[in-house]
Amino acid sequence: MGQRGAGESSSERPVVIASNRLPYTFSRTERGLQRERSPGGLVSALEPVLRKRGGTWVGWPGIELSEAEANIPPGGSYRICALPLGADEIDGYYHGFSNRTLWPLMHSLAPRARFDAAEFEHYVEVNRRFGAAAAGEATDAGLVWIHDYQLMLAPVEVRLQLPEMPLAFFLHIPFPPYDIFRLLPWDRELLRGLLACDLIGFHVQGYALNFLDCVERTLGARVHRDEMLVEYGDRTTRVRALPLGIDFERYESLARSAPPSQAAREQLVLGVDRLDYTKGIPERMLAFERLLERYPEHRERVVMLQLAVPSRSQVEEYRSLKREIDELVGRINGRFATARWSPIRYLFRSIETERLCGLYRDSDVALVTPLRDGMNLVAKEFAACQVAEPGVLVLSRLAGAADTMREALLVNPYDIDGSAETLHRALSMDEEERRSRMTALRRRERRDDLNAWVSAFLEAAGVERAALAPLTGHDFSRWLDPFLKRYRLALFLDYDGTLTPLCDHPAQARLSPDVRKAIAACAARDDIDVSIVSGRALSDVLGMVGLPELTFAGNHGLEIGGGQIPHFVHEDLIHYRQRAEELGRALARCEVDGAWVEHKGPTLTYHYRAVDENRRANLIKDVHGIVALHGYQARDAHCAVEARPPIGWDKGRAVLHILRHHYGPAWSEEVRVIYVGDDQTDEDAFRFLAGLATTFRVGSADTPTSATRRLPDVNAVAALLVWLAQRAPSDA
Ligand code: ADQ
Repeated sequence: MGQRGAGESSSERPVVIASNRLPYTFSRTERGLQRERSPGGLVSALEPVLRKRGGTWVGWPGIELSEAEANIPPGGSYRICALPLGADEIDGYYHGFSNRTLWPLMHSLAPRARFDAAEFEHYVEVNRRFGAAAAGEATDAGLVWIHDYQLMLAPVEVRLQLPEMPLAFFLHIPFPPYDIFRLLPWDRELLRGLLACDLIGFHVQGYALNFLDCVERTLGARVHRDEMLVEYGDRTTRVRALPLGIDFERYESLARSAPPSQAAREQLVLGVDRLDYTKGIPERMLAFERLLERYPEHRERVVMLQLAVPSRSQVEEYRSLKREIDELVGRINGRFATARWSPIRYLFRSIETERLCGLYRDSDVALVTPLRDGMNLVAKEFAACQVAEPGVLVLSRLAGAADTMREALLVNPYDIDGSAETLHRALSMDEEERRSRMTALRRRERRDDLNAWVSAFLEAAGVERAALAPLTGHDFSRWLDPFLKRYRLALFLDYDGTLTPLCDHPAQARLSPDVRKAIAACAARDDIDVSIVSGRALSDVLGMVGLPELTFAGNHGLEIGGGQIPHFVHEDLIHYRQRAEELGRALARCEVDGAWVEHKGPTLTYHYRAVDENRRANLIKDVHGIVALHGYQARDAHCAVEARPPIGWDKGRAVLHILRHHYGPAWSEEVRVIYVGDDQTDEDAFRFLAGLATTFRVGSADTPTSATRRLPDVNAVAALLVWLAQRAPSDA
């Protein structure tokens, strides 16, 4: 796996970053529009990349901006593309689907998640616009890098517009286990959205493995856990654990310069969080209360300081959490306070970073106990600031940071007694142990800092597009042996795009001798019956395959023949003969610029593969109009529009007809069914057979499918046929 391309490699070309918020916060004051650089560490890490390589940062400015205002360059060598959102979109996409659905669900707090289809629609639309804006900025870019859960569908649009663009994603929050993620009614859509990327980064291995599990079980994608690769249709995605670090040096040096934060009369236990229910603030306070109950010696000797930055206050759950914490602080203080001491101090605001660093430095214990957290940077900042007497980090085992910060004292934040015991241990720990633990923590965080993370991510994104080794018999055995065992197999195969690659003209799509041989070998077995199901006219597809012993369904199943099945023509077709001729004449008017009409008896196909891409949209629209005017149904296929009579018959019905004929009404007890197809018209069969068969969709990962699994290309279909022909016979 080398670097992409020679000469000006993509690792030098511009980068487009997309995140929900821009690296600038905008506000309107009496002095006009004000722009302030966002304080977050991530911004400071990513900006140098943009300054060095050039590019654009795409994001929501947070307030409404005019077009001229939105286009102010940041004064460096990169652009800011501010994407305005309307009030409805902010409600639906941001407060709604992002923060009321995805945020709790991804943190495995499922009962807090609500599922609202209208909010999801906003999410889809805003993501499409983010993707389009990123693609628009990325024509000469070497990488598009999308951030976080608000934009999990944005990769789809980038991929659609720039099929070859290196595309990467980083998720800042956890990826939950399959059993949680599948509660989401749109789980397939989001998984497919992420799989439009070449690289997906997670904080820790556990999230990456959860993701692999989800795409395998939900989408039927092929997953290689050792290589951390996912093959879905014709695309392979690399999945990596890339734990985020902090700007260690900056925190350390601020901690050295910050003035003393308090008179060291009492031991200080510090909590620092956004006010969020995932952070476990009430549980932490209960643990502190339990400590004071069980170990009265800490009374008047320990103070807990909780800092909470206001966050998402439009969402009711955050407002009620604030009330809950206020009450808890009041109750615990009321219970234990003395004339000279109050156990909990609580500040509901943001404080300057230097002051924060002083507090980190002067704290005896940092209590970092989220119920769930993607990483948690507070734990790392605390370690970086331990430049004086070393303190103790008490860390939730449910934070991503716990994966690497092994020398912390780990707690389960739900276990109030256990947390109180651990806090007692932390407050009583001797200096030697504190120093050993903190030295190890600091060494790691200094090495794996923010810059190391950016470099590791860019390196992973710069590696050549991944590819899994071709499918082997072993893969098919794993997928199909348990399904097929001891049953006859009814095998249904589409023709164009499934058995032969798609060609400019249908006449060129000839079956290779090897594939014909493999089909014949399947058909020669006592325990396999093969049917070919095609949109071509029956005689046409029969001629192309040339194995008359098979069963054939032509014209999307309107005509069935061959093999041992009585010839079938749908009875309603009699009413459409003349209309088909009239439609053919009308469509002839659209035979321009290389487009042409294929007459297949009762159905017609308008082919536009040879038409210039930017002329297609108008032609397709005209064709759909003409088809509808003649009382036919138009259906988009690969570079073609299929016109079919509206008689409620499709490939799904045709499959049922064949199954009932061959095996009787109880066919599902007699045989196992496999259907392989690549087209929209095969989706009818996939839907019809859902739960009754194993279905494979061949080709592009970009189209949604109801098939059980995907195969990358015609070669994979050939491998499947060879495997089926050679497997040990069933004893049915
Ligand atoms: P957050 O949920 O925001 O981030 P976290 O990683 O802890 O969580 O970052 C919080 C930041 O806010 C820290 O830098 C902290 O110093 C700062 N902060 C908190 N309270 C403050 C206060 N009162 N005053 C000033 N600053 C304060 C999401 C994920 C995390 C993941 C990060 C980065 O939820 O799991 O670590 O993204 O990927």
